[in-house]
Amino acid sequence: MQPAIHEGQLNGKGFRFAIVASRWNDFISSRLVEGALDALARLGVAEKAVAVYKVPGSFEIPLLALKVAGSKKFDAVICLGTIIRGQTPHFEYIAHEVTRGISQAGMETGVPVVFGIITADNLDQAIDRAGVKLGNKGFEAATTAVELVNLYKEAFEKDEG
Ligand code: DLZ
Repeated sequence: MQPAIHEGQLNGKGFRFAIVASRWNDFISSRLVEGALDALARLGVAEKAVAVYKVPGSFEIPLLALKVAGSKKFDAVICLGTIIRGQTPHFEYIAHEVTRGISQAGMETGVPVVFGIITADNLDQAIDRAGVKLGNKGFEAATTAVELVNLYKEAFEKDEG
């Protein structure tokens, strides 16, 4: 048996993307934004088809992601932030709520909302995951977004003919 396999292409031409990024730990988070923009450009997305929204901390990402996804102005939303485990219980609370909220934004709107949040035990680990290109979680999240918009278009919008 050879069933049809549906897989998204890595071609961003004609699609619109929003990045929702947190400023907390900005020396790392801004590298995620750079990585995401680099990936989108490499995959053929036009500069005017990308908008970047900034929030103070990762906890604020889910609601903005929900509103941006619900605006129907974008084909996918890429969420970027850096949560580092500290001496307080904040890490668990924030990481849990951000993860749940980002998932909810996608489920409620039907728009792909991609999780590009670094959750790290320490600063070194976070820096490692915000490296250049392939080692950059922003780059990976944007690549995932491009693949997903192509998959949804191919699987659900094309005429079967
Ligand atoms: C308060 C807080 C803490 C302790 N740690 C982080 C973090 O590691 N990463 C992050 O993005 N944000 C953190 N914040 C800020 C919260 O996300 C939020 O901005 C504030 O609690 C205000 O709602």
